Amino acid sequence: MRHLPGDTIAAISTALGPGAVALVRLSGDQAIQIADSIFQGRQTLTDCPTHTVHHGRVVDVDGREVDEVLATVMHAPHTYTTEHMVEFGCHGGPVPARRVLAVCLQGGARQARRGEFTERAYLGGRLDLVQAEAVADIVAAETPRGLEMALGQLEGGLSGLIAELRDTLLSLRTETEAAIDFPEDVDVRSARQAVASLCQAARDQVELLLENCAVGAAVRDGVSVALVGKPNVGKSSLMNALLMRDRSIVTTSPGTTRDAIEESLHIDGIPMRLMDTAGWRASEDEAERAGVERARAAARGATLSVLVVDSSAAPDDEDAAVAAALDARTTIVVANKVDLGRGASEPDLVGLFRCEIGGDGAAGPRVVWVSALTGAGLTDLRSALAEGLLGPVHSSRPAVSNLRHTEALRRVNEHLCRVDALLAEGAPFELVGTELVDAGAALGEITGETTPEEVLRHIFERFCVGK
Ligand SMILES: Nc1nc2c(ncn2[C@@H]2O[C@H](COP(=O)(O)OP(=O)(O)OP(=O)(O)O)[C@@H](O)[C@H]2O)c(=O)[nH]1
Ligand SMILES: [Mg+2]
Repeated sequence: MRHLPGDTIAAISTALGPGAVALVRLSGDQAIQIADSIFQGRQTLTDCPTHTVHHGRVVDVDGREVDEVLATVMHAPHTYTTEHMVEFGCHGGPVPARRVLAVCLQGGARQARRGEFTERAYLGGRLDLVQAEAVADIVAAETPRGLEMALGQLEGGLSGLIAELRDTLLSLRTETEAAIDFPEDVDVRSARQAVASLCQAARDQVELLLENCAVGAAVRDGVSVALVGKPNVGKSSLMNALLMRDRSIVTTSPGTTRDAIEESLHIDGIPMRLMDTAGWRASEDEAERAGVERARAAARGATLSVLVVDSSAAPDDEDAAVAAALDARTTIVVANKVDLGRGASEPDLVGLFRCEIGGDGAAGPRVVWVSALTGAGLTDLRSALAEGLLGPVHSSRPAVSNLRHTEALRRVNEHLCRVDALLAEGAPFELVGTELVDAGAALGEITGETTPEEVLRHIFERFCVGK
């Protein structure tokens, strides 16, 4: 177990506002004594067995009643923080909880910083850093899918995979160090082969971990989708159809939408910011020109662009001009107005991107046929959006959702690539060893073994007070 800070902390752990109950938490060596000094019940809390609940009153220094409470006594180490804890369940609403907290502080506790309870759980060795971060993600989860992912990380699924990778890295180091320390006992060629195959195994493990990182990041942080196209093709109608409410103004005349309009929605558990934008065309009107500029910026900044076209007519130069500004790999073409009959074919629409296809082998964009007016094809569009954002999902494996983890894994991978290169060059084992030490350190940053103090601070600052 690591060093635990000595002082006892207190905070309100429930959201402030009207509610049935509010919770004030105490954690630390003196938690139970401090609680006793402000609690009046049938027995002193110090004499109560662990994990028991007691009815009583919290009183201030003058013996005046502050609130009627239920006190839960929990002894170290089987608590959230691994320290002694007392939780006062007081009446809901901000006033009782604030007053109970105030007397806890008068009694000798210190106001907890953001995430300090979870930080203590981490310092006490009950959670590793991946799990502690999962706690913050659980609290912040926007969709059931995000919650499921964070719960999986809290249960240790991700930590387990990382532990496997760490074992492989350890075997790699053992193998390499044997070759360095006992060169006379080692056949260099077979040692190189052994290191090379372990290195490949480690790279496969990293690849598996990174496979789902785009999914993880999308589910955790959300993505942005821009609806773009020439005027009057039905971008605003599509926005309203996806939101299932009348958000954007729709009229029969081109150039209706001027400013970019942003709304949030969830598709397949992915939090999405959907943007309706002005129709792209050359215009004398200053406001319209500014709108088109914003639409271009939205398309550049979006995770995915949706090029909306009127499929009742063949695509024209105006459609082509919009397509030319988009990246086929992150674009979905929506052939709208199918209720009016087809005037465009799939090759026509994919052909809007023809200059990009071929040369670098990039596939054409996906085309989805819809009618914003009748709702036909909208289900296909929703799945196309989810797939376009996530790619193939390997949902059985825990997802790496956190950018910090993704970056650390990429660095592990870089060091392993260099190990490969060094082995191929026949470089001395000492150099291989150095890369492996660095790979191990990069991996340790994820679980907290080698994470610098300020990174830890930053991580726990993401939490709310009382967690
Ligand atoms: N028949 C038919 N009409 C549609 C469909 N979608 C949109 N419209 C009509 O097309 C016209 C333009 O629709 P908007 O949604 O305002 O088009 P927009 O692309 O946002 O236009 P701007 O904001 O001017 O760029 C309106 O009259 C809509 O009712 C559709 O699927 N079928
Ligand atoms: Mg519009």
